[in-house]
Amino acid sequence: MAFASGWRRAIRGTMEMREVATMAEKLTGNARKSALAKLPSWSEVKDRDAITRKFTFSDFNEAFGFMMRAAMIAEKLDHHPEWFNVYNKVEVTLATHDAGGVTERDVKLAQAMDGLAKASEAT
Ligand code: H2B
Repeated sequence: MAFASGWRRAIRGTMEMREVATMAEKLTGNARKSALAKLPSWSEVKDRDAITRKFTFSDFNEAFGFMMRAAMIAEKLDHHPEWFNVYNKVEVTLATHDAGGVTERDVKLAQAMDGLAKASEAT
């Protein structure tokens, strides 16, 4: 039960952050630097303004459960990931297509995914 409440809390927390839907300016300079500092598990994509993280779960069920929960958050935020799943691994790339780069929306979705992953004991 403690397990389920972890990701439920993560989803609820993100629902309360819907105001980020208005923050779609490409992050540059110090704003970008401090935003990325909040995401130590993410790295910058080479040759493209985007961020990426690879998640490893215990099995496919955990990986797909994460994707389902992340998809519900993404839909609420109207901000969608690029992702690729093989068995227990999920590779995520985040960028704001409308802005042509990383924005606060990507940061919020990345943080939500980090929260879900933690609740699922992903690495
Ligand atoms: N997701 C991402 N990652 N970037 C966008 O620019 C984007 C999106 N735009 N989801 C949204 C949907 C837009 O196409 C709709 C019409 O709001």
